[in-house]
Amino acid sequence: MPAKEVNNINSSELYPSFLVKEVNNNIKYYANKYRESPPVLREAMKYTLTCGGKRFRPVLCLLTARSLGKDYRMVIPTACAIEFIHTYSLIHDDLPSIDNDDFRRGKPSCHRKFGEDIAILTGDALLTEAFNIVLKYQVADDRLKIKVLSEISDASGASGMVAGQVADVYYTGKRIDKNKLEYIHRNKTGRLITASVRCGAILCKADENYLNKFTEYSENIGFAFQIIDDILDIASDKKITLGEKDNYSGKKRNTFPDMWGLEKSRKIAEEKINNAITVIKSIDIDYEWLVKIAKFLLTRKA
Ligand code: GRG
Repeated sequence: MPAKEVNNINSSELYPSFLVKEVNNNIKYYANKYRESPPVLREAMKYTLTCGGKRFRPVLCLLTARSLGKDYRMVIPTACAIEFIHTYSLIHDDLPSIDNDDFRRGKPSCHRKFGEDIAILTGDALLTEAFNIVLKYQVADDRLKIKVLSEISDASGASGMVAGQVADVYYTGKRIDKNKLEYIHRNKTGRLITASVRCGAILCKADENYLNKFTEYSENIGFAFQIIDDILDIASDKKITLGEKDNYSGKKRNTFPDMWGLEKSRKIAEEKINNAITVIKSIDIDYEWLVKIAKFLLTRKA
């Protein structure tokens, strides 16, 4: 049964638009830095970095710092670096050999606009430059910077996001059990969301107990994020219906609604959000926005 916390959600202002603006301005600033790069690469990086998106991961990083009573601006470079990695993952995910998506955020996907070769290389550049942004612009002790770089590389590498994506590709069209499905999504989607929160906390020198609570919070919202994403895919004009083939690969992708049905999937997402809210309220921080953004996931339409 859904707990009280997620009933009767008022969806107005559950998402911090003031931080989205901040992230957008800073992403634009970094996107304009590649004056020495070949013009087509510069253009493709700028196009993909600035063509919309919720900025969910960097906003979470900023909110975590804010919840600890710090000036959220101190974590902006790391927050933007994580958005660079997210953007690379979307470019590569859209490629003909993976999801073959012509559109991303309502605009032609990177390979549709610039060609497949440039799209691959744009993703490569964004991934690499993410680390450069932390190295060059994040103000913190070397020890903390190394911790942040380690969080981001673990979350996005061969035991994180790429692992989840490989498992997703490998098992597309095959029947899998609950554990495999959870493995895919914990890594493909969850790890970078968790890294966003943890990096915010690490840069603010949160102690181990707080870091564990932030981790639990973010793992729960990461899980809910993916379930809701699957539910939205079914409702969207991608026209992926339960039990049918996905439009793009011609094979059936594994989703939570396929495994549990729509209603149960939604209930599980609600439970995860409730868990996240309970855990984040158990520490002595200014948790208001972290609670709101968790609730936002249940109301989001894109
Ligand atoms: C290609 C290495 C590699 C990884 C790809 C992130 C990912 C892994 C694939 C994206 C495909 C996808 C739709 C995954 C579901 C969850 C997800 C990450 C959705 C998109 O993220 P949002 O909703 O997008 O935060 P915006 O546009 O708001 O930034």
